[in-house]
Amino acid sequence: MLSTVSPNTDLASFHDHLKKSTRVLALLGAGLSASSGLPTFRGKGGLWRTHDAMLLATPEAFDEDPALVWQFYGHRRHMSLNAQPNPAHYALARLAEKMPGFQALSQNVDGLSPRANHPPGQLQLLHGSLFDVKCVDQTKCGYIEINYEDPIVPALAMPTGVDPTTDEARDAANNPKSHDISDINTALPKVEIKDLPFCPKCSQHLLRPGVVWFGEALPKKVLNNVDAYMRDGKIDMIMVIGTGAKVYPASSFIGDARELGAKVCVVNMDANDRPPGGWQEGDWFFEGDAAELLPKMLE
Ligand code: BV8
Repeated sequence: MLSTVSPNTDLASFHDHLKKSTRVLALLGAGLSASSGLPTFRGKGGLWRTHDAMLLATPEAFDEDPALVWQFYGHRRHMSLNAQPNPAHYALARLAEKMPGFQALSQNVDGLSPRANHPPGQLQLLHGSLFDVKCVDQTKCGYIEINYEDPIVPALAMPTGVDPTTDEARDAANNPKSHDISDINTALPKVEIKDLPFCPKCSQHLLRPGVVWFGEALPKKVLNNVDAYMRDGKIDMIMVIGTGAKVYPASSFIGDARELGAKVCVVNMDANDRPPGGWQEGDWFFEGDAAELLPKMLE
């Protein structure tokens, strides 16, 4: 049963509360980077819309077709490196500098918050980063590196300007006869496993993107940091910015913060994206582009 409470949209009351706050969380999602030109996951044109998330963002998918998964991530590395942090990334980084008790919990792997000089001790990358690259064997080998090479290996050079991992591009690659010439231009170039990045330490295994795939646990260190923050006492507010809050356990931090006294403030383009469990008394909702709204909200 959806709650009948409707959220507060009054900016002055939000400013009042923020001024009196010392411990604030922000759960960040793909909508934060939308204005930087990076596609979201579920919104229109979202990444998962044109690609089957479960097909591409799981360890099983990587075992099954590492070349395809690397093409997907190579493309996202390329897009993210060519994107710029937007005013929302900078506004959050400035808030962190002013408020030692502020922590950003980012689901994003695009590297834009770190590039906005968000203080690293106040930014938890819940789902890792496109630019961490690690040996698939993290038990015996354990090799990990930070890598901004684009392309990461020559075989993963992207045909410029197209997203080669859409279904039609993949289909065109597999059945060139059945597609007209324009499709074939966006066809997925076939990549051999031998041309993918291999671990320089053990040289036996492939390297993989250092992101958290579905079915994988979030980084222990990050979870410990979030737990420690939650144990440190009451929380004044959790801001939920540009996220459908559908992915677990990230979405569960909203309820955890509420239990510690936090008010919830949602910033989203879509009025239907409310917090898990619906609106509660004292929640705020600011509808619109995070890149427009956050500089005003956090000034
Ligand atoms: C785990 C990295 C256990 C990879 C990502 C059923 C119920 C509950 C949970 C589950 C379940 N079935 C399976 C699960 C678990 C699963 C899960 O939650 N699945 C979902 C689909 C239900 N979770 C996991 O598997 C997690 N691990 O549970 O492990 C475990 C424990 C111990 C040991 C072993 C295992 C791992 C989840 C992490 C997956 N990895 N990313 C990659 O990026 O490729 S998740 C991926 O989705 C991204 O990180 C992304 O950030 C995240 C969430 O999406 P959003 O950020 O919310 O983006 P979305 O497009 O959905 O929404 C954008 C929003 O922005 C919209 O609301 C839109 O309106 C708004 N917007 C758009 N433009 C703007 C805007 N707002 C403001 N301004 C704008 N301009």
